[in-house]
Amino acid sequence: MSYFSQIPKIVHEGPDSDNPLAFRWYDPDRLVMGKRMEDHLRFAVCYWHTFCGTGLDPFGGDTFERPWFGAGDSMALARLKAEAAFDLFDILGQPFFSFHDRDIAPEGTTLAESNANVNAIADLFADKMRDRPTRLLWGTANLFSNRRFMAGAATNPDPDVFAYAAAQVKNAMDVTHRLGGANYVLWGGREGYETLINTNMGQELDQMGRFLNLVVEYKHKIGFQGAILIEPKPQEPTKHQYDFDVATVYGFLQRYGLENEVKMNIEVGHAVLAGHSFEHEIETANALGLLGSIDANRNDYQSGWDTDQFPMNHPEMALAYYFILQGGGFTTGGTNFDSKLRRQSLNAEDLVIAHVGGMDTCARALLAAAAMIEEGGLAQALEDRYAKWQLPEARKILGGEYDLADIADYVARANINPHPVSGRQEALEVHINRFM
Ligand code: XUL
Ligand code: CO
Repeated sequence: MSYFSQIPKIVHEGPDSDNPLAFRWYDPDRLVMGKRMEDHLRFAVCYWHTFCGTGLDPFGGDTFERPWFGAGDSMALARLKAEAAFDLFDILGQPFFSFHDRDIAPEGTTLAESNANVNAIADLFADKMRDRPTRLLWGTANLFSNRRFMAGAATNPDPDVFAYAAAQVKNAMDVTHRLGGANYVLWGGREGYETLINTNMGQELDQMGRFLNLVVEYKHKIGFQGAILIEPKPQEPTKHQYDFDVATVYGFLQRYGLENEVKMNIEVGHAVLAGHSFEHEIETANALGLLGSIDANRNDYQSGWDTDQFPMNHPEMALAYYFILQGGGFTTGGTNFDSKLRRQSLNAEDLVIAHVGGMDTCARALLAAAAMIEEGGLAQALEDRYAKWQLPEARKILGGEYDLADIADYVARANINPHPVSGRQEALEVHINRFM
């Protein structure tokens, strides 16, 4: 019997519904700016929190009881987990999922055995995907849980660990490619340091640059069409992670010649940990041409760590989707729920309601963002604010025709004496509140 057998397929009932097992805003076929809502949002269930999460915290062990947890034939349990996973994808009508290699199959005693386990579950996925619309948003390798990676994977002082990680990534990329993955993600799980007194930072950055180049070379070698995405995060698990935020990663990509090969997977909670807003990270990626995909969640604003809660606050997501739409929307990317249940949310129903609520939050946010774009007031205000840069002298300044002395002459000649104008922040805040 399915773990989710008590739960019906979720359907759209509209904003007036009080049924927590129905969508109020998410309506896959509804056209938003000429495109189906499902194709804008491209939702994905993440395997690790949703099927592997145990409710554990630093002060206590597992609270969740899933039929695929516990002792026994670990591959049989992995198959049971996969069955439950596809049942949930069907119930939610989620178009995509995402996984780490170690989420889907148990680690063996050798890498060859671990790869065989991963490949066997991937075969099961391929079977399930044959008669379903479900697709893979991205795959990735877990290079942070096993103790061999405690000092990093690509950035480990031991080249054997680098090589082991590279071999593990090769298999994860092969599996992602075989399942038609739209992207391959690298989150620098333990690529950082605990203390500088035992760390050669320059050496570690060179190692990380080589590792990423190996990944990009292999992508082209096997003809993988998806995007390679880096997921920035400033700290946790290490005290300082090298992929701190979008801007830092951009500098790294440029240094190692990868700025045209790699894009970003931006996570809400990671942006918050970096001292940014989520929309700051999205707009930075837009400005640099690097927007790939998002990990949707939210952090608790008091706790200071990565709480990975389901997104439930639509104004918070609306500005994010506004900037995503302004940047042209997702191509290979999507909205991956890197979100986990709270420790006391024990039931199958909690898991479903969390996803339904997250999907509705994002759908409502997308509608608000699209309405803001269609109304155009915000874009007009921006255009007006920068309009003087279109004037001939301003174009000469920006275009490099004037050097510093020329600009000084121009200021004297034209008797330039700037008069400040209002930035209209409150007026614009009031304006966008109309759409929330
Ligand atoms: C960790 C995190 C990861 C990545 C995939 O904070 O977000 O789950 O999304 O490795
Ligand atoms: Co993430």
